[in-house]
Amino acid sequence: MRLPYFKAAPSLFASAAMATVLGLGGALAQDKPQGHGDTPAAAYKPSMTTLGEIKVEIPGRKADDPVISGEEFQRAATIYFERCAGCHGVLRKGATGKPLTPDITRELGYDHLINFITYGSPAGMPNWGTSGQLSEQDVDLMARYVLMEPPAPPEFGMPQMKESWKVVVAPEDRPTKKMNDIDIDNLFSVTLRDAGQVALIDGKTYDIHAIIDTGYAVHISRISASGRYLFVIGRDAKVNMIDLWMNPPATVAEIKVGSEARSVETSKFEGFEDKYAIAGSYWPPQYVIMDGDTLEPLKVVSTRGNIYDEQTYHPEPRVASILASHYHPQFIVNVKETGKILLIDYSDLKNLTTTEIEAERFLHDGGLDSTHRYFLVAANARNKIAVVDTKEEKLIALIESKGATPHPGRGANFVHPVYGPVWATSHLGDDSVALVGTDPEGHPDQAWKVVQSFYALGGGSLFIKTHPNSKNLYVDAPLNPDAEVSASIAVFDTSTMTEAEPEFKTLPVGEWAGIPEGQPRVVQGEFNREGTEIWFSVWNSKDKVSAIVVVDDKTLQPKKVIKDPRLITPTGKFNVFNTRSDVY
Ligand code: DHE
Repeated sequence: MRLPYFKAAPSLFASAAMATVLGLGGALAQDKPQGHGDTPAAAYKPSMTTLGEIKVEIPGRKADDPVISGEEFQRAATIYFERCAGCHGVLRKGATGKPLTPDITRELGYDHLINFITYGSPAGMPNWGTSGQLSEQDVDLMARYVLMEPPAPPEFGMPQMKESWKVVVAPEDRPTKKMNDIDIDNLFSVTLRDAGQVALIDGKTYDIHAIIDTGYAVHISRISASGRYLFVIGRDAKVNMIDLWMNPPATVAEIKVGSEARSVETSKFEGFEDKYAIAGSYWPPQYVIMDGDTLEPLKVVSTRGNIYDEQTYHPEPRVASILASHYHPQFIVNVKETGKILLIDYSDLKNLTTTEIEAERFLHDGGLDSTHRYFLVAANARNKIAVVDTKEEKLIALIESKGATPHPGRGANFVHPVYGPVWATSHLGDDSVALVGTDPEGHPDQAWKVVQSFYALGGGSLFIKTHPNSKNLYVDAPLNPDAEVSASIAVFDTSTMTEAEPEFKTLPVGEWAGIPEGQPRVVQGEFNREGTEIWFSVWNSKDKVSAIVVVDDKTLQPKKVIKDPRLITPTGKFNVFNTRSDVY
C-alpha cells in the first residue's frame, strides 16, 4: 500500500497520513458541525466540469513537495476543477472560497487540510469527507495536491477558437423565408442538460419539433433580435447558432469560446439587430464578440484585472451573466470576481469603448426592469443587488437583498398595489423573496430599495417568474433538501398584495408529473408568449423519467404533462418571444 508521506517532513504528517491510509481516518471523523456548509447554496456552486477533462502537468517540482505521482496529480486536478474551482478559483487564488495557494496551505499544514476537507466549515465549505463525496484516500490526495503549485489550464484564444469554428450552412445558402409552419414566437428552447441537447417544443401543440445536439451540459439559450436565430451555450463553452427558419430548425454555425462558459447574448440595439453575438467564459476569463451571422470570432478581450474595491489583481475573473442593452449598442457583461459590470460598446470593434462600472463582487445573474432601462444583478455571495441605469451608463444603487444569496435568474417584474413597479428575486440561502422598487419617477420613495421581503416555500430557490398578462408570481425551490418542497412551487397573487406578509398557494407540480422514480426537482418557470400558461421542468436524474408540466395561469391547475424519452434532465426553458423581448 502506498504511504502518502512526505520526503521532507516525515514525523509531522506520517501519523495523519498513516491514520488515513490504514482506514483510521474514521478516528478523525466527528459528527457534522452545526450550520454546516452542505446547505442548498453550498450545493449550487460552479463546477468546472469540462475543465476537469484537461490534461495537466505537475508544475516545477520542489524538494519539499509531497509525494505524488503524475497519475495522482491528474486525478487530483480533475477533482479540484470539478468540485473546488467553482469556489476557490481555477488558479486557487480564491473567489467565493478562500485562496488555496501553497504559501497559505503550507502554513496551515497537512493535518489542518485533512480536517478541513473532511468536515468542511459553517462558512460554506462542504464536508467532502463525512458526506461521503470524497473517500479518505481522495481527501488525503487533495490535501497533498493543494500543498503544491496549481497547474494552469491552457489558455484558449483566437487560434483555438478559429480551429473550433464551423459555418455549417453559409448565410447565402440559408432559406430566404421561413420554411416551416412553426409559430416561432411561441416556441420554447428547452435545455436537456445532461444530454448536451436542446429540445424545440411548440408552445401551443406541445410537439417536439426538433432535438438539437449542442455543447456539453448545455446551459442557457438566447434569441437574436429578429427572433430567427437561437444561440445556445454549453458549459464546455461551445456555442451553437440555430436557424429557426429551417425545416427542421438546425445548427448553421458553431464555435468553442473557451474551456468553461455559461453565457451568450446577441446585439439588440436598433441598427445592430442580429449583427453581433457575444459569449463570456469562466475559463479562460474573457469574452468574445462574434459575427452575428456566422459566429466568426472578431474580438477576444480578457477580463483579468483588479478587484474593484481592493484594487488587487485577480487572474481569473469569470464572466457571469450577459444581457444586451436596449438604450445603447452595448453588451452588459457581469464579471464575477472583480465585481465589475462592463458596458461594452460594439459599434466600433476596432476602437472598443467599455464603461467599467464598480459594482460588487461575485456578480451572477440578473435582468432588466419592466422599462428595460435598469439592469438589476445579484452579487449573490454578498447578498447584494447592483442596479445599473443602462441609459445613463452608471451604477445607481447597491441594495442589501435582506436575504441569503439572492438568485433572480432574470428576476420578475410586476406592479405592486402599494409600492408600484417592482422587480423580484428569490434566494438560494433562505426562503425569502425580496421586492425592489423600480419606479424612480412615479414612486421615488420606493425606488432602489427592498420595499417588501416575504417568505416563500423554502431555501434553495433558483428562479422566480411572472408575466405582464399574469397576476401570479411563481417561486421555485429546487435545491431545498426537503423532497416535497423541491418538487413544489409557491405562487403569490400579486393583485392582492398589501404591506402585510402575502399568502401563497403551493402547487405540487412534481406530483402532477406522475413520476414514480427518483427525486425530481421542479425548476424555472417560463411563460408562453401570451402569458396564459407557465411551464416548469420536473428535473430528474439522467437515467430516470423527467417531464415538463404546463400550468394554466388562471386556474393554477395542470394543463399538460409533456413526457418523452428524449426529454433528459430538462432544466432551463426559453420562450422565443419572451426571451428575445426581455419579457419577465
Ligand atoms: Fe446556471 C443562468 C451560472 C448551475 C440553470 N447560470 C445562469 C447564468 C449564469 C449561471 C452566470 C446567467 C446567464 C445569463 O443570464 O447570461 N449556473 C451557473 C453556475 O456557475 C452554476 C452555479 C454551477 C455550474 O457549474 O454551472 C450554475 N444553472 C445551474 C444549474 O445547476 C441549473 C439549475 C441547471 C442547469 O441547467 O445546469 C442552472 N442557469 C440555469 C438557468 C439559467 C441560468 C435555467 C437561465 C435562467 C433564465 O431564466 O435566464
